[in-house]
Amino acid sequence: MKTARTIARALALIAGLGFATLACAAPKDAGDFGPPRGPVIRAVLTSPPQVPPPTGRNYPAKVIVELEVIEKEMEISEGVKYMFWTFGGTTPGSFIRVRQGDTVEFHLKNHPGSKMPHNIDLHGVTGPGGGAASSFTAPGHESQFTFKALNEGIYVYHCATAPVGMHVANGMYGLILVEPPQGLPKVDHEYYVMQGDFYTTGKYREKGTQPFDMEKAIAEQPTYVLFNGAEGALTGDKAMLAKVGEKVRIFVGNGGPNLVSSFHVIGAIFDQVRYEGGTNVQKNVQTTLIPAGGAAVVTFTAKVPGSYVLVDHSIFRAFNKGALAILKIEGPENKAIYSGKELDSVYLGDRAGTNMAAVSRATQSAVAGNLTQEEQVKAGQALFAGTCSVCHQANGAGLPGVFPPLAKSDYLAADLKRAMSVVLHGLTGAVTVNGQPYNSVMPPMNQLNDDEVANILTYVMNSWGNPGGTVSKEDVRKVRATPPAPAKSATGH
Ligand code: HEC
Ligand SMILES: [Cu+2]
Repeated sequence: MKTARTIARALALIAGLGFATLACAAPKDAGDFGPPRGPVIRAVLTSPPQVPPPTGRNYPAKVIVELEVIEKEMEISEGVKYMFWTFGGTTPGSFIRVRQGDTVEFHLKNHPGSKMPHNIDLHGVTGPGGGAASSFTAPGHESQFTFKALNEGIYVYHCATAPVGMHVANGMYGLILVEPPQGLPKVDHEYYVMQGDFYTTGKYREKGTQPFDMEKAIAEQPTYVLFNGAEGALTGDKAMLAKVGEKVRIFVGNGGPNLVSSFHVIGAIFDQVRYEGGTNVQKNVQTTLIPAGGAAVVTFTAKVPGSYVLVDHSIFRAFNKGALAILKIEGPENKAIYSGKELDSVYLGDRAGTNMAAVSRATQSAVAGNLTQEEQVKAGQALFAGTCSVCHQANGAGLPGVFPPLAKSDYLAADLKRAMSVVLHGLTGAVTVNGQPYNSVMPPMNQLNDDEVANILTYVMNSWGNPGGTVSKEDVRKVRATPPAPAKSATGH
């Protein structure tokens, strides 16, 4: 019975494939931006350093991608734990492989255990926010949008939810390959390596669970610079492997959030680099520059056995911040080539569309000492959009059980100083707002200056039936200088 069913299924599959091949006898390299053809395909996603197999198609199809956001604690260095925010459970996130012309139906799921909303901006998408505008997803929800992969290349994707830098710094980035119509030339090994910079309150290799440090991130002073999200992710028995004579292709991305990578393999010369992930090929390259939010494809042939070290050639990062990976090449010596020992990396988000004129007008009036409440409200409205609205929603209503309301919030009305503190220092743990319990995390919004916080809260207090009043930047300055008791702070200081 079972065998018969399996055979029947196999036959159906073969028939399907045959049909696809016949129906799609388009010229090989024409690309095809018409409607998708053949059966619907579920994309194979892989964890780093693995790369999904070639699509093997010479026609555009409809491809379904399902990616789940999972927030989870993982080891960033030996004995050092960090709360990563991931696409697919790993940093970098799952590798996605499609073909130029494909119609991609993208599903972004946010695990119910998540504390934060997330979205995705894929650099390979043509459309507002690269998908970010359509994929904002609260914990326990799923979003869907569809795009056509118009341009071939290797593209970074990343979370673009405010504060964007924090989501990226927590590991929310990965790569999507859009294969050219004719596919990529055959190689023996394909690997997925992605650099990122990380900011912990503790020092490099300081043991224990390390919280994210917003101040170090703003100062662009990382504690760790890493390939594939952890020190040792690609060393020892996790090293990448190849044999003498084999061709190796590495898709190298840089998630940032801040640093540019000077990517180099010690003792190897890249035969070819598709720099900036584009179509041009540069040959015979020693070190290739990979911008934050950029990627490249490097290929070379393994010629001499040994352990080859991948580094960011801004070399302190390699030896003092973790930016090292190993490619182990096995096989016979080639003394003619090498004798042996003669001696042994300002996203604007939805603020981009907002008119910020009200903000600068309010700032100028504040300096001149004649700032009106109306000016504060207008400036605060512009700032609220794209900062607070991401979670508390544009109408201040929040999301039931996830983000408390700011509209008619008794918690807010009861204590304005406390509200300033929430914005500046964040809020974690159980709170009750209008009789409803919330137990989540609001990250500190201390990237906002005193002026901005004063204007936002003045706007909030004068909107949606809230009791009114004004907040001055002096009020904010005082509260900024007095952080609450340690347990209340999301940054741990
Ligand atoms: C990333 C999502 C997120 C963003 C962005 C955010 N908040 Fe919150 N906020 C929360 C969460 C979650 C809580 C509840 C925290 C808890 O359960 O301990 C909260 C609580 C609050 C509270 C206290 C509870 C209430 O409803 O009165 C205030 C006030 C507040 N936020 C104001 C703001 C303001 C103003 C901004 C913009 C500067 C902002 N928040 C941005 C998620 C966010
Ligand atoms: Cu995110």
